[in-house]
Amino acid sequence: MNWKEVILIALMVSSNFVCMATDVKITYVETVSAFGDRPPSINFTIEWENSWNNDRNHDASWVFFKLDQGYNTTHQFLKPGTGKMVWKGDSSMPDAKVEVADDGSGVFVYGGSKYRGDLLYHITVERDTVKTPLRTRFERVEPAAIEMVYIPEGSFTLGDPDKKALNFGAFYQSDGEGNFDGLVEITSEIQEIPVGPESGSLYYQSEEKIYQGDQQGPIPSEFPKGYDAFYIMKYEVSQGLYAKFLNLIGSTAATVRVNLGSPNYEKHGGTISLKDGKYVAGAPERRNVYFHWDDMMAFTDWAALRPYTEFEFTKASRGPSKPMAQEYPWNSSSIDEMALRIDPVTQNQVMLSGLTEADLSESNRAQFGASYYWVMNLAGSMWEKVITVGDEVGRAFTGVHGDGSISYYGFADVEGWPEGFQEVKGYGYRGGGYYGVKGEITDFNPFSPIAYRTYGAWSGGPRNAAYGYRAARTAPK
Ligand SMILES: [Ca+2]
Ligand SMILES: [Ca+2]
Repeated sequence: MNWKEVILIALMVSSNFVCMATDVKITYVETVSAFGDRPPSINFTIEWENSWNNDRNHDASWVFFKLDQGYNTTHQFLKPGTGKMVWKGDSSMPDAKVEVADDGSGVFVYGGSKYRGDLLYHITVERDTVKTPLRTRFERVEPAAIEMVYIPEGSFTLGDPDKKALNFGAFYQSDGEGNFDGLVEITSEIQEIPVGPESGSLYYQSEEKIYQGDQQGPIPSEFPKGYDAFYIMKYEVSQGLYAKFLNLIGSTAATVRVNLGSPNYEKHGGTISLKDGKYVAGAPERRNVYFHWDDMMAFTDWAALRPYTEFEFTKASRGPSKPMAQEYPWNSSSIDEMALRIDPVTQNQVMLSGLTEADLSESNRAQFGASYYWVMNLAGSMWEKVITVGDEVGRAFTGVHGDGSISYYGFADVEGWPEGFQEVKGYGYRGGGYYGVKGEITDFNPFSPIAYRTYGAWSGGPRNAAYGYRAARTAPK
């Protein structure tokens, strides 16, 4: 059965399939005043399904808070080193690990020992009353949670052993004359990587610099290479999260960031609308469609995350495993087993095989399209927009995190992050994207092999049906 036939079957019986999507929820939140020895705190209850902590890695939820003080909304900073589990849903669940980020912008919560299943925790964290002063009058805390995947420290390999990949801008090691002489292994975070035709340097073919890159270097030691541990979003940004963002950034910024204006928005699964002065997502778990780079950076700064790099994309996709020809993130050269589809009727992501996310295992991850570390949709669904090594703006990226607030006009304001979607450099596209049922199946629709960089340095593109996003955060040491 080929890919198009499978789509047709999905058309006929789509309602029977199980959706794949984020399901993390914060079901209760309260602020607790200082009293005696008790510091001012936030208590919250969080739950999500299909969590794991195994020999390879674990998932987690990134939780952050916005403080609505009536006249504006600010980021609520937390005290590093605080945070603990108060209770858990039942005794089979592991005790939670609660790690406030070094800069206090949010907190990672995850199951602290080997486990597979649903999690439910009540957590308390202390507020940082210096960085976010308490107000005696009106205040309301608004929580947000994002499912993440932990990518552990370790070496990995860039590129594709199949020479065909060279036509798609794949990385390789040069023989001294610009020819293929093997793949490039990344063995440390702090290393400057030479780029060029010289022997042993990283190199790639570039038919057009604007698409595959300028073939220049070096890639500085500060550039996030994927060797050190980091967290990456398990799924692409959801519409519910984007609607929350629009509601909490102020009405001026929201007019700049609102993404529901295209005539094709609903046809391609967009469900955000304005009701009684609030942005509401009809399908909050679904991938957010139609947002461009500046929307993504504003979201990322607001969520105190950061964009991720081409190298980190490769690490998150294949981990330490040996590259194979035309390899997809599910450790296969083929898309035949992939059973995860965007249903052309409902626009939800569904599993055709009847499996649910609870069934995901190392032996069937090719059906789910899950990566080595169980990151979903790294190939397919929305393009992965990543920091490129193909121009000087991308190479200057150092991995600075957003600080939770954006400009009055709705722009990210973090030093070293690329800006603009009019080919002004800094990022590119990896993994391929879904352009709808009638789209021709190509090397980038709906999936690209891991190493393909057809548009790896193209920093263009306004809002589009295939343009979505996910963000990352350097793991606490
Ligand atoms: Ca994707
Ligand atoms: Ca900022």
